[in-house]
Amino acid sequence: MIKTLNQILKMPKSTKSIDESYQLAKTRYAEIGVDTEAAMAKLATIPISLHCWQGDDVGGFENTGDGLSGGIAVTGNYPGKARTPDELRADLDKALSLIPGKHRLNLHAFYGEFGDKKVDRNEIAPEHFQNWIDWAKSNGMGMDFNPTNFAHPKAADGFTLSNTKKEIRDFWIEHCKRSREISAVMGEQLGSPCVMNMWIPDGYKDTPYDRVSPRQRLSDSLDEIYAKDLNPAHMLDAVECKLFGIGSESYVVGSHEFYMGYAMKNQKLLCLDAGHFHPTEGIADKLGTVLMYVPEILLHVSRGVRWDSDHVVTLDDALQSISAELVRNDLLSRTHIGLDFFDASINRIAAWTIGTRNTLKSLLMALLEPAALKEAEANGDLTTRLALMEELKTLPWGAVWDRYCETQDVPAGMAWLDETKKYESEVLSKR
Ligand code: RNT
Ligand code: ZN
Repeated sequence: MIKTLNQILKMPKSTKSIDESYQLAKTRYAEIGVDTEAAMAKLATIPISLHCWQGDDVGGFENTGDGLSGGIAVTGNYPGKARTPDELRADLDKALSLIPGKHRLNLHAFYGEFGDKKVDRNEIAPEHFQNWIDWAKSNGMGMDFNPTNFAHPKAADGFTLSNTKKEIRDFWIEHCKRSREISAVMGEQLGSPCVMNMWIPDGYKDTPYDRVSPRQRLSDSLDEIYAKDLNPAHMLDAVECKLFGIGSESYVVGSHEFYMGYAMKNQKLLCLDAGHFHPTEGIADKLGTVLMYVPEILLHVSRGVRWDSDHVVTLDDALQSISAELVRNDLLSRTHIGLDFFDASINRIAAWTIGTRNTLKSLLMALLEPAALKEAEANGDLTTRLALMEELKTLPWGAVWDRYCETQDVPAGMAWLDETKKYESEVLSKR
């Protein structure tokens, strides 16, 4: 019997088939000593921070017409992007209704609500974010925050916190100080620490003569920004490195070594973005290692294709390795998982949903690993270790995933896409 695309998209509709598959899967996993119920219960406790910027192609709501800059780029012109905070919140609501579990919102400073006023970056205040905080509160979500050190005339020469001009540095220092205060308000009101991530685009297109002075200026600016102690129950500081950007191909001030050193020295959180290293270099191997020396980490789960392209996260080896590393070494309690991708060539709600569901799927796969793997390695039985790792790839984790979606009251299988298409025809297509 040949099924039409439409029929396939609606599958599985039958709760019975999900239940039956799950019972069989549960038995299979029990045979290797894995408790599927415990894995699902653990998964339900892991929040993923959804990045607001997938919803409007990193546009923000300042309406200055400055456009995106800072060496990052969004391509595609899929219709229906959010044009206002209310539209963005409605789209996030839709995506969240298709993703199992309780998650967080990751907001950039230029998504503040400034009304008709021109509020420059060095003037932002908590009141500009109150609607977002209220929305998060009503959804029972925590929030994370980012100063926006790009897409602004004072970032036009490619340098912000490391600029040679003191006046420019001071402008961005003030923006970042205010962003920390706003983060603390978010964390206090929502009862969960807000992670504030510092990423700046600073760098040179071509080979610099002096690689050190800009880094010294950045270090001094950061010291000034972080001079005031804020309550860690309300906010946590993270710093994000990068290898290169568009227009900063030859040198990035905030390199991996720079921020790793800074974070270790000052006991800040280190943010690792999966797209910010050499194209074949994964971040999984770095997680447990840097956590030996920094208190906590922030992840920007992303997918670079040939460059730091920020593609929607797929369930690839890189993602599975990240989750395995976190679960196997019990690093989840010191890891804040956030997403960082932006694709404007597909439905943006689908982008969020696919990327977040994949991140959760990879965590579930890791949670379904048996203790026998550790045991084999400890016994020096590397043959069994390899054989078992390969065997796990074809065990029925998908049946556990479907069951998890059902227990969390979100669509199992591909039924979420049907919902997304309905939303597209009823809401997005009218924008
Ligand atoms: C840029 C960084 C940074 C941004 C967001 C918008 O390369 O990854 O995290 O993507 O702040
Ligand atoms: Zn990032």
